[in-house]
Amino acid sequence: MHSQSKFSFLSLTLSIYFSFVATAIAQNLPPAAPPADLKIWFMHPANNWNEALPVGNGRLGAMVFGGITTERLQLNEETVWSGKPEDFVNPQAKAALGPVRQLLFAGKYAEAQKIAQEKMMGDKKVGSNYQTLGDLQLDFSHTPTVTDYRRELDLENAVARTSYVANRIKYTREIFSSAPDQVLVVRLTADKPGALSFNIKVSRPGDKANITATGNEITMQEHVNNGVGVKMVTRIKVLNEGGALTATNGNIGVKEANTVTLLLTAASDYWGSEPGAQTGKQLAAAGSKPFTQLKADHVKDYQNYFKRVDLNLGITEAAYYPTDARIVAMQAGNVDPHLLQLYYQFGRYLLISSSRPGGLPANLQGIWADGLTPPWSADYHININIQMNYWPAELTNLSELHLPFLKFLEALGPDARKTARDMYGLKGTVAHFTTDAWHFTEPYGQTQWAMWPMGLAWSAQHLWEHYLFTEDKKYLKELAYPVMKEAAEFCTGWLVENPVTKQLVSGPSISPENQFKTKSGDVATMVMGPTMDHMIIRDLLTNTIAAGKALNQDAAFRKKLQNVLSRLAPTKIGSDGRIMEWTEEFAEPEPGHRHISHLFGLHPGNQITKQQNPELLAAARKTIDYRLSHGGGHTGWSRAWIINFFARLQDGEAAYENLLALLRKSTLPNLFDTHPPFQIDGNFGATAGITEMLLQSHAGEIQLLPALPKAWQKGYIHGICARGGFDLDLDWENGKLKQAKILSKLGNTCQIRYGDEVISLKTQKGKTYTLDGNLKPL
Ligand code: FUC
Repeated sequence: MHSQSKFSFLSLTLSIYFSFVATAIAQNLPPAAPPADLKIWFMHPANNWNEALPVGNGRLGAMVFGGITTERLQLNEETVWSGKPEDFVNPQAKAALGPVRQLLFAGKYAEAQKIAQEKMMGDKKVGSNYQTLGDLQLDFSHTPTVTDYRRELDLENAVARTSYVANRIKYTREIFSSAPDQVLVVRLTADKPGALSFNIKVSRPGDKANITATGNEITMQEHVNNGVGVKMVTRIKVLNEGGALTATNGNIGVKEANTVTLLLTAASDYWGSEPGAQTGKQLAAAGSKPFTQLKADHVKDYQNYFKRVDLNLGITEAAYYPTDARIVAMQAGNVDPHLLQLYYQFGRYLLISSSRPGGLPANLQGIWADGLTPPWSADYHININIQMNYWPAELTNLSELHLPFLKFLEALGPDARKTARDMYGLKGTVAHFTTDAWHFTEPYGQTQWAMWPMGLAWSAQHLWEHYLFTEDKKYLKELAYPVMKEAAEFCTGWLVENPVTKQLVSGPSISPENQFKTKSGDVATMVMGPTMDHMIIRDLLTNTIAAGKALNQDAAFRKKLQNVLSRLAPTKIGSDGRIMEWTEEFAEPEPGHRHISHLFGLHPGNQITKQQNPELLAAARKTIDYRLSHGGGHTGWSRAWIINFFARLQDGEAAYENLLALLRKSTLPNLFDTHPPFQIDGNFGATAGITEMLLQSHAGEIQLLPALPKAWQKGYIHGICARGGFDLDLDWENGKLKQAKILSKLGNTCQIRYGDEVISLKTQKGKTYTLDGNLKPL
């Protein structure tokens, strides 16, 4: 009965799919794909950007459309930003701070907000956007009628491929972005000599780019945004085997070639180098390597990251079908564990492809953004989004890829120091809700999201987390601790005593982007003492003390932090049993709000655990249930956060339900997360969440399979990481742990938990320990 209903779901949804690929079906295309492939694939070209497939080497990326007579590659380079560094602290802010605090303590929220809006928000005059690099367009002269069409992104090799048969000739395009050679490679082949005739063209929205073609090279240059932004250069080299090339009007025509390789390099002056020379050098070096070598080097480099983790959740017949059909089928209730596995590995693929050491961090869209003004400028929102991007970095064995974010936090320093001083008269560093490639840290816009000085303090958690997984003391001393210390220093100056409770509170501040109703019925946002701020500050100060201890420095400062911690307002439970979001129990105009900020202590923090405070854990559960029962989880990232919350609550079923909801409601055909629109944080957040369902190590012990749902009866995850320097391989069967292999990278002693079983394991560096399902050594 059960399997029959599964089958009818699948047939129903496939029939929906088949109706929109009717043309392909009419041509007798086989739907079959090898079932265990980690491929996102389609039987039709992308109809829009959300169906195109992303490739990237950390900084240079493309969205591949796979068109038949026109191929479009929408290009990105991570430093293509408009705008420039700017100071815009409101000069009246310092004087307004005291009066705003007094008004808030007196419950005069509307008055306080009015002053803060006028006197504390900055006036950001220069717009800044992460922008497209441009488009590469290939126009083919063959017939538009083709058979055997297939377009795929192969996650095992990081190669996008399009193939089809036209006039009995099989055409194939392979596209990848190589990190070792810093070049985007497009390889075109046909199974008949002389069959490749097409035109190559580049363009950029606004038509301001200077585009020239000579010999076998096209160059595109622009000082973006009419000179307010980076200067960028793109170069394309066309390497043909057979046939001939003609360069005219910035285009290159290819006539009757056997095989063509396009090499594309791009750079800007963002990091201080001259992009013309840099791209020229890169192109010359890549051009001297044969295609097979370029590809082999790319695959090797990529797999060095990708192959570290292997997940298996089982497989059903759905795995034979194209990805868009599988999403439709899942929406209709079909069970497809392999799609979850694909989604998981896609999250890791995206981090490997958008965040490499030495570059900028993954922004709201990773590195993939179309147009000149993408949503939210595709910037660095630091009131959840960019942090979420990096939640999977350590857990899924991609620790090095965390570094762009960590270095970025250091780079915020000079502006963050200025903002602390000029806006609040304080020492240390502060950043607000968002920033950009130019590192601004001042607040601007509405107080509802901007009056929140915790962006850097939250981000600093990542500096400490990287240390917990690696115990790299040099890194701690040189990069992490100095940034943490300055952020902590700001917090100690920022907190003030609540005149009634005598506790230290943060304010004026908000609970990110949420609002409340005052007793007089006004809707307000700012308070003294939003819960999230205190959770963040507690986290930061505790971590800074631990870091100072590990480095054996700053004893007096540590004492000061300890003293502040002892006076910090605690997390409170309200009369309805939920964690209080503000100091008072206000009515909520939007009870299903997407930010669930006051659960920071549950995740990504570690202040709410079963071990420490089960009463807060129960209150956290009520808080999520209440949000969800009022329509919560409606943005992709919010849903992804909820998966992590339920994993931490060790409720595998609820975590799984929310994972399914993410796939069903907030996932685009190419598996990108949608807010809507596309925002990459949900991809990363869910990848972290799936890992948290299978392994946790935030509460002083390594807990195996803490939230395994019933749907995953048999499977394994190999290569995920725990704090203290451990790599774990976990295998389970009949819903129970079968075997755990623990590689100790640092030789630490750890406590391992599976259900109620707990053991202590002394380890030696480099050794692997194998335990059975009862945690007995094997
Ligand atoms: C935060 C969220 C929004 C959006 C934006 C980019 O401010 O509240 O939902 O994700 O970032």
